[in-house]
Amino acid sequence: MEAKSLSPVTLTQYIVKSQPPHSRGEFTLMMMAIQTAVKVIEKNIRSAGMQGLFGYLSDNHANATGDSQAKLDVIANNAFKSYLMSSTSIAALGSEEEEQMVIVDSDKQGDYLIFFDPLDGSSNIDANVSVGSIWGIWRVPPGTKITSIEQANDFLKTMKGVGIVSAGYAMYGSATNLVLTSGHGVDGFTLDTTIGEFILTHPHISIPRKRRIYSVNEGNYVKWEAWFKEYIEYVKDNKYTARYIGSMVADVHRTLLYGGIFCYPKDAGKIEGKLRFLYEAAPMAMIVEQAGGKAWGETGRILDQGITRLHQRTPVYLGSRQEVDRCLSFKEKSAAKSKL
Ligand code: AHM
Ligand code: MG
Repeated sequence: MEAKSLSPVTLTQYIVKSQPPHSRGEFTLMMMAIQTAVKVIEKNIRSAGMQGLFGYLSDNHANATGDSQAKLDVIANNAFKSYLMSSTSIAALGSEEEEQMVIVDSDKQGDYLIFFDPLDGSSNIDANVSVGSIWGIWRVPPGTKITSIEQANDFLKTMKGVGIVSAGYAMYGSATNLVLTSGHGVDGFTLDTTIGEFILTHPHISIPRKRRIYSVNEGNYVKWEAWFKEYIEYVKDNKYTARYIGSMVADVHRTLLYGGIFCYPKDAGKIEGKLRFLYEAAPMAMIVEQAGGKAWGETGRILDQGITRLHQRTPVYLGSRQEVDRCLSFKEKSAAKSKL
């Protein structure tokens, strides 16, 4: 058998090579901090059973958006926070686990703003179902310092989804994957645990155009709008396959690789939808678009939305372009009918 020639590209090499000459290295430092945080989280998840790290905090503590906080949520948040705060690459950060933005000491501030969900899908963790971390990165104008929470909140309101410069996620599954975009396509890496390095294993990810897979929490059916119920009836009549993990990273990762559609619509109980704009919907929208797919919110492209607050939510319909268009056509038909 002929030996396969392997020239593994590490994530570190990939990031350093992707930077323009004479860049100040801030983006590289930020990505190194993220990479280290992801490795710390992966190590804690893999050993959680032995270390007694499953379960929720004993005092029934809730995070900034009202969800119960798992022990691993706190570990994951601390890992992201501590490596990023000392990286000299960011001016401030926002996390699902923090009520307000966290501002970096002015002598350590860099030009980036980062928003992350350190451990998305953590309600699945005790059952050993895949969970992940998601992040989205914006810039502050060079030289601008963030000096207060008020200023950070004001700055948020001037930002748009479309200003996102880079996005990524890590998925802690049967292997640990890290998927990244900085606006030039999407590339995926797998952690080689024997050497502790992420290796480029999925270059140039492109969403398959036609795959009849739909992914949504159908337990919410009775609360959905009529047009969305009609779309779901359509997919059933047309023999689509249902796949829903209930962990956005895992559901989006499958959608990127196998195609189809992932939805979290608004419903009678969640009038803005469930998923958070800055650290769930917008980063995944950038990744999906960069992989050739489509990502829509309530009234248009997710990335065209403006930002009003840190923990803002949005409905999400993303995946293969053709399937997202089909889904939205049910909404358009229903709007046209109601105008008659
Ligand atoms: P979390 O940030 O509290 O973990 O919630 C987000 C998760 C997503 O990963 C997933 O897509 C969704 O919530 C599942 O929600 P549901 O249980 O309502 O289907
Ligand atoms: Mg989340």
